[in-house]
Amino acid sequence: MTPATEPPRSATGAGLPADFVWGAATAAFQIEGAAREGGRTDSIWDTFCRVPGAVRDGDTGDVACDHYHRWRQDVALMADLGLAAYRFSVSWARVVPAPGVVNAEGLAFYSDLVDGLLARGIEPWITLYHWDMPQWLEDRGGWADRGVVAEFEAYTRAVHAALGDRVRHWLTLNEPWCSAFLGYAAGEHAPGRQDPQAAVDAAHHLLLSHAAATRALRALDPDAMVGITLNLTLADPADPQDPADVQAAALHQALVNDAFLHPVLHGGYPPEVLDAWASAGGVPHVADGDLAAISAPIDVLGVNYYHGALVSAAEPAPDRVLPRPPAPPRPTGNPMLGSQGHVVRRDLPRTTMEWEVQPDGLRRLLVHLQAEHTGPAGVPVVITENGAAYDDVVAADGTVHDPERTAYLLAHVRAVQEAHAQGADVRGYFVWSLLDNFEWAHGYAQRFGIVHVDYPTQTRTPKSSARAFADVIRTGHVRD
Ligand code: NCW
Repeated sequence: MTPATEPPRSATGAGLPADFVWGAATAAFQIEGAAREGGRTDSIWDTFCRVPGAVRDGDTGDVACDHYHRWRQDVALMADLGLAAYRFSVSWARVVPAPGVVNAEGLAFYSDLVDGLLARGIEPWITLYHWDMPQWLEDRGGWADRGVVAEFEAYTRAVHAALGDRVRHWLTLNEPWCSAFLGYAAGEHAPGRQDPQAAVDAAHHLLLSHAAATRALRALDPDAMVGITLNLTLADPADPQDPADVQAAALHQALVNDAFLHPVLHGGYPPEVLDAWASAGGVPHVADGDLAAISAPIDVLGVNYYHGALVSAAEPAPDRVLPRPPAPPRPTGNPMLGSQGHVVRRDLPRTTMEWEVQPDGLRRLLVHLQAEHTGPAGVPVVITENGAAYDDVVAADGTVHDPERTAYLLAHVRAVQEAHAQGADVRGYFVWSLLDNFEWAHGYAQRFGIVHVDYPTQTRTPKSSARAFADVIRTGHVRD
């Protein structure tokens, strides 16, 4: 996990340590394809893609980037970029296609991938859950049913039995906020439910599953580095002088960040989060011992940062309403998401996801985490995802020039450097994503890759941002 020598300090003194981990990230459902090969069965996303109108253009994960068949080429691309680490997720439905069944063929795919990475000197970082629960388990209640915890532990043990001799870095969950609230409250992600009680139970069971997997991994390998990845944001009040806006922004941030940071790092749900959940219709079922289990020490906190949020208490004026990118409309009036205030437009550039570009939010977030959460808990941070979707154009000569994505990535790496110089214990940065891929409800219309994928031919073309990122990796920093 360690390249090269100490990079030269930039003029602002924002050099990163020599063992800073540079990587790229993907997720199984978004790239693998081969949905009905190798013994895999449906995940909730396969099912959701078949719901008319759920995913833009009726796109599916059936083929995606065909990474299941093309992984060797993809590992070669990673090596060309100089990646020190690759974060990928394991498909639960490939490994446990039916109750109590462990699929050796599914595990063999990941075992070969791990061997291929290590042969190129690339450290595998595994995410155990990146949103693709087996459909058979959803049929039993999914994340909303406490029985999921034992299933997740059994799945973790199966993955570790196959890969644990070579894999040291484990992330239990990716963005559990999205699994719980987009999946079970908003209904805009699989499994498409809109049930506030199910959503808060899902959140709690996700955290209990994280705890069970962490405990199991530690027992199996005392040297394992175990953590969880959260989607974190930084919310600013639309009017800092308006107490209602200040309160709305604080609650927004608490519902996204603290609802997960507090149980994991400090042993309890914040009262304002429980109150907001209750008034939106859900109170999690917490049993004795749950919170102690959830707050067992972790070795790393994975942070996915894409954008900040400007939040107002009142309904914004029409010109300040944030547009949604073309995708199925978000179901309206969901009390659970409504309780997060109104995210309003501010004068910042936006990506094609309509996400505002606010690199300084990443610096502020990292400094805030260090002061309030990870520093006191003694937990280092790794940026497990950061990146941007833009409409890329393939030029006549076949190249893809993406200056906006390049500027986005360099500005955010610079923000990481600054946060590090200000005392944040940040140890790595993974770009999202290695490849253009299936962007959930947006289908293939949103491109996050630093490598362009032409889906009809499956041709991979590194974009100019890939070259810029390779330079960052090679030099260990971004110039001022
Ligand atoms: S949609 C989303 N993403 C993108 C996805 O491709 C990846 O799999 C995810 O890990 C890019 O990175 C993540 N995240 C949803 C974030 C929504 C946060 C909304 C919070 C405010 C209410």
